[in-house]
Amino acid sequence: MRRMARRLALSLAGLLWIAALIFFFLGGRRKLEAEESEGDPAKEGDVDWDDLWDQFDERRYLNAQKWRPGEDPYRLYAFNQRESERIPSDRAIKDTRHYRCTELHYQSDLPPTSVIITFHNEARSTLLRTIRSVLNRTPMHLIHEILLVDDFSDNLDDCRLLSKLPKVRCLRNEQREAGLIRSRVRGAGVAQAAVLTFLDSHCEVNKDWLPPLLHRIKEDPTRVVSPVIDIINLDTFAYIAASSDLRGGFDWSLHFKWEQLSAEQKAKRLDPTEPIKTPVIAGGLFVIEKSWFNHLGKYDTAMDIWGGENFEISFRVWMCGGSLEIIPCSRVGHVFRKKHPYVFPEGNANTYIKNTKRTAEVWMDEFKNHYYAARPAAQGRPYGDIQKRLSLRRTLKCRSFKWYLENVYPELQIPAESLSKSGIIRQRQRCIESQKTEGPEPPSLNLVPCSSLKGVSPQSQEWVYTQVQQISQGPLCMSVHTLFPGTQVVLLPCREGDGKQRWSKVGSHIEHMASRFCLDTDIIGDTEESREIVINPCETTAITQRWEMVLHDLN
Ligand SMILES: [Mn+2]
Repeated sequence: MRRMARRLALSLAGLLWIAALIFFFLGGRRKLEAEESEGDPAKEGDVDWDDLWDQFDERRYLNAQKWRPGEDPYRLYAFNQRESERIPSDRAIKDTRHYRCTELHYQSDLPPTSVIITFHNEARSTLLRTIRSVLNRTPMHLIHEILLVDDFSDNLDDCRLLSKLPKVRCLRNEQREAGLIRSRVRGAGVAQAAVLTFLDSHCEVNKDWLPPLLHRIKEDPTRVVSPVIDIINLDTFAYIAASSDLRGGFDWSLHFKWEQLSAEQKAKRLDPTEPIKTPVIAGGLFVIEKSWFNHLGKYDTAMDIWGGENFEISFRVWMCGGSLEIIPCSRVGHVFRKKHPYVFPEGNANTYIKNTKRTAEVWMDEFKNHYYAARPAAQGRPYGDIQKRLSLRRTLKCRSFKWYLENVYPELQIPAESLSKSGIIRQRQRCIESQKTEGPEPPSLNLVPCSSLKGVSPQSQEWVYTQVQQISQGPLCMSVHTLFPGTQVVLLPCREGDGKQRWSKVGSHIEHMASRFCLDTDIIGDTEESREIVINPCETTAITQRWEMVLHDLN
């Protein structure tokens, strides 16, 4: 009996000892963490974390702007607002990294970062989840601050109330002119840490997302790095792993697309944790050293709102001495939407054209012609003054776009056919002109005396000869309804691949591809003043079939 009691006493003592050890260990760690966050210039100082959470009344914040039964849950944000509100702000998500990532260790003395989140009328639930995921899944000493830049949202409490959260600061633009690009520049200007982390306002960062990014920047500050962007489903808010064998690419119209790594590139990748060099970044989420961001010229702040800025910064980083990488061991989820929930002051498409046109004019050298050929609507569009950006490029002694294509993105096919050109189409002293008609009819075509003011032809006599052999003016192309001799040539909406719209210059003739007839003119009524444009069987001797196309490269 006594022996039993002694054994019991001994094991109890042992248990107590272990408990004491655990208590001491945990307590010590907590102290350490507290020390780490001390001396933090961000506002909270040594205020306890939990107290800060307590100061923020989450339910009240969310309830004030809630979806109401009967409303379309997609109306405001183009994603399912009701579902987003049903999901807790600190929900657990699947760790989507390759298992080998979990075995990697990073130095503890990585540089802390300022997280910059810009938004305009973001749903409170998604914005809050973005911030909470950062606070919950990042070692606190690596977050210097979270800067929210509210681009003039309707409700100023969206941002203001969030500054009660730990590390969070709120900046608000006093009018809606800034857009994402200028808001980010504003945030970067205020940021106090040496590294900037740009995040979108409807994200959820995943486990250990930040150290792998900071690690690459610490090794080489000219790197600009982004995580693999996982997908948060816009209907269900399910968190779905994205492929980590993707990189950013584009076509000549400067349309961004995710591209599979080629078989060759995949074969070279023995280690799935290795960074992936990418020709362009998607633009929403990336990390860059602040002095490098400033040195490279931040952003082109003459661009409007959103769109195309990711090409500009991508070309600039590569051509001016840096590099772009996707880090497979860093994962951040993002709600991908099918459309934009808000209106652009100049219209969505116009803004995109202006921004990409500025990019093409500053960075793409002679290759900009391929951009214009692929995006004819950009021709003749105003795009503002680019002198400052051109001189930035000179000062930084950046490489050519040819270098970029050869070294960074050799996979991009350069169109083989001749480039689009524009100019007048002349028969002796007369030019083909489009003339507006009454009503909804498309303009008619006539041969009239060429007119030019100081060497500049009027728009109505200016034609584009495209890579696919169309003769176009804006969205309209020279075409015919039937293939009979004497058929009038008319302007119809351009349709790629329509043989009735293809023309080829053969000697002094302009041959119509579908009919093998030649472009010709015919007298209207009995006046010689103006002639209509027709097709007729080709005749070498007919003066009315002799044409000169006075074309120059597009800009
Ligand atoms: Mn987004």
